[in-house]
Amino acid sequence: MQAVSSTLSGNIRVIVIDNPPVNATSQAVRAGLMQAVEQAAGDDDTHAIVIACAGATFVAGADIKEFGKPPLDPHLSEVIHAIESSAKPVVAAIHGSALGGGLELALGCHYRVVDGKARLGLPESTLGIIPGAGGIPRLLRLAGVDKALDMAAGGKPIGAAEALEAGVADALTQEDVRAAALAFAQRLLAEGGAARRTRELPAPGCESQVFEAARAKFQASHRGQLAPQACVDVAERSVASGFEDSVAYGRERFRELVTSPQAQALRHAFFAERVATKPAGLSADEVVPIRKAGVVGAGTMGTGIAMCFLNAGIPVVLVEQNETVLASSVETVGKTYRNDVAKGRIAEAMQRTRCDALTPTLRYESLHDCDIVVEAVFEDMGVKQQVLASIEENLRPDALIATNTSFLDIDALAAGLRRPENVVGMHFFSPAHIMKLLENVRGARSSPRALATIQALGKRLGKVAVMVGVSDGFVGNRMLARRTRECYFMLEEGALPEQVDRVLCEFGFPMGQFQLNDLAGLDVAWRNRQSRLDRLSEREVACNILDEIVAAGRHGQKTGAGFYTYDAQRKRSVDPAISELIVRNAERRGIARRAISDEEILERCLYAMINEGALILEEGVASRPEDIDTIWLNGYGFPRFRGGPMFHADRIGAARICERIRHYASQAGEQYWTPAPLLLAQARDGGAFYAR
Ligand code: 3H9
Repeated sequence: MQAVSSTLSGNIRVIVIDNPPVNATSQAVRAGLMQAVEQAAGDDDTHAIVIACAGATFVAGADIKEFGKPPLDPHLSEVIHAIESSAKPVVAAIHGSALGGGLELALGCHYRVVDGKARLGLPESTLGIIPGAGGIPRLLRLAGVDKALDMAAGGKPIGAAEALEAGVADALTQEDVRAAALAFAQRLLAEGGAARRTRELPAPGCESQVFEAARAKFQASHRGQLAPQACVDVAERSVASGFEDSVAYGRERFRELVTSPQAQALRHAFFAERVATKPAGLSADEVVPIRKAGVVGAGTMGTGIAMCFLNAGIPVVLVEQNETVLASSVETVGKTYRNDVAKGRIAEAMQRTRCDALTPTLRYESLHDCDIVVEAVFEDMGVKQQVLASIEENLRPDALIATNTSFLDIDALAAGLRRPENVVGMHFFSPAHIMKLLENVRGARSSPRALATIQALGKRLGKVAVMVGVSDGFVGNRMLARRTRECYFMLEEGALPEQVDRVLCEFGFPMGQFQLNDLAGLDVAWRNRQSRLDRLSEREVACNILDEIVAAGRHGQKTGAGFYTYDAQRKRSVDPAISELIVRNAERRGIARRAISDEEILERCLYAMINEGALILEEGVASRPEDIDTIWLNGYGFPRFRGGPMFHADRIGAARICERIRHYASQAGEQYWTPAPLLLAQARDGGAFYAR
């Protein structure tokens, strides 16, 4: 199969890129395009050119797999320059996604016809790089500096209608885009239209304050990241100097960034997510269709889960035993969709469709025709077992049952049921209709049919679904529990919440441990602690700062006070009363507080997690390090530009991590710090979680 082919349709040459899966501009595509354009230039029968793509999408970017390897000629910017230089008009026919190098290629064409569902964007900064083939200087000539910066530095793609309005597209079609582009080219020829080169358009004038403001804006929204700032630099240069100079400058900055640690980590994150969402050994043939879903329990989680299904166009039967709770859940669903309409996120008709697809009921019998039922009731083994039995009793024998537990053993939950092979875990994260992460849990007896179906369902719900094994807290919460324990120990030893949180935020987390606790509710954390007191060590039981804060009626953000105090706008401030409480707590318990360095805080937070991650891998609870990284990137705010905890661990090196774990063991005891055998083996053999 040729990556690029070209045929004549009347007097228009149609060049087609065919490089599955996403028509990335690999070397074969670049060389093929160069040749096809040269051929078209020398061919008297060709009066205009259409560049289109086979398959599901236009060009979705440069081939990311080629990054970091020696560059192969021709460079994409040379190909684009040749296309733009064509004396014959060139029209891009865009369907699917025109992203990164794909949009740069389209911007080098003289005209762009877009399918109504197409998306256009310069997402390079999400990969730690910048558009390297003239994307920014061309885009700002068509759409202005603000739009170009939003798309490049912000990494946000736009839809077809917005592209048309912004002047990035010249025509929009709901019909076949290639046919529409051909018709566009014919009309152009008939009207005597000629080549129109974006590079020849004047750059918009722009004050330097605009770029300063943009730098500050992207500094705040993309804290610690280099690429968005580099996009602003290129935009400023594009306005200040000539086109060729700004393209050359962009290429230089691209080259500098592409090998940077941030770009490597972001590329890792991109591919890790694609590995993690495809668990080994599951067959697409086993997937059963989900036409209708049930949700049992209409609290916050149940309501959110119901909306996940409704958003994906799957009707929901929502069962709840308490009439008031049920009514309030229905009200929340209605309010959420009304708000979506008000914000222009969905049309009014869609709001009605979604609300009509919800059947609230007090009766389990209504679940009889559901293909899957997710239980989201109180986190208690006895309660959940009872509920699962009631669900099974009312369900078709082939229907699946999922439990949305955060830490209960799903094998124990399934044990009393008649068909444990139909039982799986689906661990949603709150708010369920917003959070991307879904931990799908395989029980010891879950059937391949059930597992394949929930993985496919996760994708349909728009989630990043990762398959994990049964374990206390599965993957994410189990690792978080280790970090949390260290954070509380550090409070009694000498740190304060604001110091711990600052260190975690400086590392790149969107919020620190205690800010997170305040957001989730300290009463929730306290109840969780009470339910597992019998499993805690003596030191953990004695470390009762949380108990004292909750006893003071401080339940976190929702009560205006927790580790911090919050005003009516939920703006946080440090509360001296909490510092005093922590210091007094230590005094009473005879602990001599000491200054704890930022470095120690970061090490203890990270190494506690990494060590647990290594145990999780050894036990097979996660199958691959990519699974752990994907969970932490999508559910816990691990900074994407650091690749995830296991990728970051490789950066530090197992030898160093083991050495520091031993150091902390010498202070706190091996009960809290014992290097995982996998880390020890890596330290001994020079190994790593990822092949180098
Ligand atoms: C760039 O363009 C730099 C330029 O400025 C040039 C400078 C000189 N390369 O996501 P999916 C693979 S940077 C290689 O599951 P979807 C992906 O790994 C690039 N491979 O599908 C997967 O493989 P597998 C800027 C790529 O339908 C398969 O394709 N562009 C690339 O859910 C399917 O992917 C971007 O950042 C690539 N560029 O979503 C766009 N893209 O099956 C990145 C995908 O083996 N791509 N693959 O796991 C996307 O956002 C999504 O893939 C897309 C499709 C929306 C296109």
